[in-house]
Amino acid sequence: MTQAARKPRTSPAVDPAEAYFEKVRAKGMGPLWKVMGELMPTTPRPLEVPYQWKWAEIRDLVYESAKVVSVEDAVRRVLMLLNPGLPPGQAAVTQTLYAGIQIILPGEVAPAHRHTPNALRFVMEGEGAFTTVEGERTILRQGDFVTTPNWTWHDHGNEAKGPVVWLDALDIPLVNALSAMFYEDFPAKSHPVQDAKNSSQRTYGRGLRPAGEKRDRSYSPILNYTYRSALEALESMPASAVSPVDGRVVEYLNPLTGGSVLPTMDAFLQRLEPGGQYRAHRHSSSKILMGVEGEGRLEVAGRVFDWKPFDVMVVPAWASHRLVPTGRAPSILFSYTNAPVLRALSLYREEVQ
Ligand code: GTQ
Repeated sequence: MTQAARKPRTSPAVDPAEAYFEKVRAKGMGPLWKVMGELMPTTPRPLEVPYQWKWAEIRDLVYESAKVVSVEDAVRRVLMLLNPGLPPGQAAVTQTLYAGIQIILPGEVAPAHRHTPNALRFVMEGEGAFTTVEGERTILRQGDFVTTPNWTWHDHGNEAKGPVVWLDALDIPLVNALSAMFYEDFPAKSHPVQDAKNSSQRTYGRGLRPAGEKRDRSYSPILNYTYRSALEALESMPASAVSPVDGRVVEYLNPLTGGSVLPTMDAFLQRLEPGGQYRAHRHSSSKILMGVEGEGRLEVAGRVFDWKPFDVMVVPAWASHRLVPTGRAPSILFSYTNAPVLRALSLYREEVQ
């Protein structure tokens, strides 16, 4: 098209309000009335979307990472699970939660450090690696659950024969949103081991503690919540405690507070029975689910994910979801959420459908 053939340009009608908005913007202000509906939608509109990572794909890539980078260079050799609904470059699985898959090879040490984000871990594959927290060391087996609370020194190592892989869950995006990130490296690779192995489990794991103890830390004194003990708790749960939504579900507990295992994240192990019917629900917390045993289906906001052990799934905030067991044997799922933060701020809501 030649210049001459073009329609003559007409000057656009100048909206007098536009000139006003321009003037306001230039002074670092903005008209609320233009954005009110977006700012305050009637129900949450999280950026994260329902999603699933298949263990078969995670596994290959995580094992490959061990050839790409040494643990000395990586500090933590982790593949992050990045939610495609979030802006690129955000290290997050939901707007407030982080998830990653960490691999540690025999002979390696992921050096000691501490940070303000809280972390929890669930062992997916292998056994015999250790985590040391504030001088107590625990040996990890498949299905074990450990935490490294806010500002505790921790390092991981592997003195066993094979690789060990686990899920890392942290509240990094929340801590960053609050500009509350602090981080420090320990002066040595490993924190000196002061306690006997698993001393906290033996001291506090029976609902008892040394009488008169003056404990100056409020985080859970239990370092390793073993898979075996969580399975036993599921097994011995009374019928009256079975949830119509989640079946048999136990929460990892901080016995000092009677509340969630970490101040910002709660975590659960659950068992669904073959052929069981479970109700849909939604909550203002966002939730990460990981299959551990058996198989099933997760229906979430119109999406359907069939899962097998160690597949990881995202339930966005306020997304309606339902669990459907599909196998012949009971299925076991691990999950964690940001509900403790919402509850502390009077923002938690739940609806059973
Ligand atoms: O093991 O300390 O996935 O600091 C991300 C940050 C793991 C850890 C992660 C961490 C760690």
